[in-house]
Amino acid sequence: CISGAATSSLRFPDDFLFGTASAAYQVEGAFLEGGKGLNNWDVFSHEPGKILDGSNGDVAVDQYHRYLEDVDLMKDLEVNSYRFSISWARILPEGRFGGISATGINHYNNLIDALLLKGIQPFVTLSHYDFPLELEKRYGSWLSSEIQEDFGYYADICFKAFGDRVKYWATFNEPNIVAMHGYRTGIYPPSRCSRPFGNCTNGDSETEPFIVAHNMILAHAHVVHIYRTEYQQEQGGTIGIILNTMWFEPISNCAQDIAAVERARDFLVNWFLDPIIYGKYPEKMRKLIGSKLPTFSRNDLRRLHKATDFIGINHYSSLYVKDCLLTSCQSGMGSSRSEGFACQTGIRDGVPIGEPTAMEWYYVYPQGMERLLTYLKERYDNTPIFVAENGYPDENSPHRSIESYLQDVKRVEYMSSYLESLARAIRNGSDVRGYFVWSLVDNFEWIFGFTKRFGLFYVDFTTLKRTPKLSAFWYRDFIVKHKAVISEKPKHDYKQYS
Ligand code: GBH
Repeated sequence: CISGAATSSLRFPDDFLFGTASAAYQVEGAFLEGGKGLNNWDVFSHEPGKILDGSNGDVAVDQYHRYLEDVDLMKDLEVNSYRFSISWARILPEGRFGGISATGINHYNNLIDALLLKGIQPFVTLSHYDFPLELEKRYGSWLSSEIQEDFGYYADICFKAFGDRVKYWATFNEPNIVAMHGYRTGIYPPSRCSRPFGNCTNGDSETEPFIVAHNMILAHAHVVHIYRTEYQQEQGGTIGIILNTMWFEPISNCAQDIAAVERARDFLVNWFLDPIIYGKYPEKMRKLIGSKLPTFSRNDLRRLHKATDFIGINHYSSLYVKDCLLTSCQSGMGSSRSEGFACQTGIRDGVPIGEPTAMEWYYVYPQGMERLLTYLKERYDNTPIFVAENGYPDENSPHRSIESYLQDVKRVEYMSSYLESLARAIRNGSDVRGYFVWSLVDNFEWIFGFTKRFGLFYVDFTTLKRTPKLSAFWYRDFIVKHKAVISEKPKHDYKQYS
């Protein structure tokens, strides 16, 4: 009864990674165990009113204790890789202002070894939204250039401890979202913003996101430099950055709307990738916001030439874009939002761009995957790409039966259509090296708490028992059909991109 495309004819490269993705704060729990320091999300989620259902990640889905069980689930899925993130405060409870936690290092050693024992490659994100609270207290975290050193110190410890076995590293998950929601809309920690962009007055929504992004770009380049000069040759791995993406379509054929699409792309993804790959911010951003955009020193520029081995994209959805350079449009969480002086909406003349889902900005628009991959191939000289997240949310409602979550036909259709679109991009020359489903198990969905379910495995949030959904069986069959043969080291020579 599984619908979807006749996928057996799709082709993926031999060493293609098929995996699932997760993030420390969303799955680990054990927030006070093993000497872990508090991080920004630990504190934020405990503030009243921040998380939709009043929940937090204190326990999450307890992967800290249940990692062996979860690795077994992955084995059943036949995935050959697992994308997870390291909790910075588990390794360095107080950043570089305190000691290294041996218990923290030990935990990830155990997880990595358990994965490798089952033939699953670890794909590790160094910071998936979280960092030790101490860095916020000391110097305001991402607002200060001091954090670049801190991040380098932390990354170096990880390369040293885990780099003999970890061949895939990502510095950040979605730094563009951290900048936007931490410092513009204020809905993520550290909840800084100014009106009319958000509901607070403690920050400056017009300048801080750009300072934060600047520090994250330089922190990324710093860590890539460390890896390339001190570890890459010996360890033979690859390092990149993962960005949140949307595909944008103009709402009409008029020139203003088409120009607005370009701005929307600049202000979401090119904002980070242009500096990291070409050493400069997009021309149009500079024109529109001028001196609010920081500049790179000559020293920075040396670091910023091809400062990534791969581009990671989290891709779920597409939106229409309408010009609003001259007209104003509603910002925030309403039915349309404005970023990059471009109004973004999922609906045109009452008709959604694709089937809506349980998440407000997530529409099913599989052709967006191929278009985005083609766009990135052309703009960034065919830099290798990993689709680091793609997945489908269900609304967690007390009125639904477990059975209705397990029969997740919509998720199967979603994954099937997006994978088909991805395969078409590969056929047309996109250098895509892997695909990760968000997520292995239902988990803590940030400000939405436990109200959304993205897992291939259903989790009973009381007993934390995992049960495979239809999509888990479907993904296993898909992988078996398109089986990748994983070699010890990546087959491709990543050094050609350094
Ligand atoms: C990714 O974020 C994350 O990397 C991952 O941790 C998360 O679980 C996954 O996607 C599923 O959502 O835009 O006003 O509705 C995706 C980017 C940006 C999506 C913030 C939700 C919430 C605020 N997220 N957005 S709003």
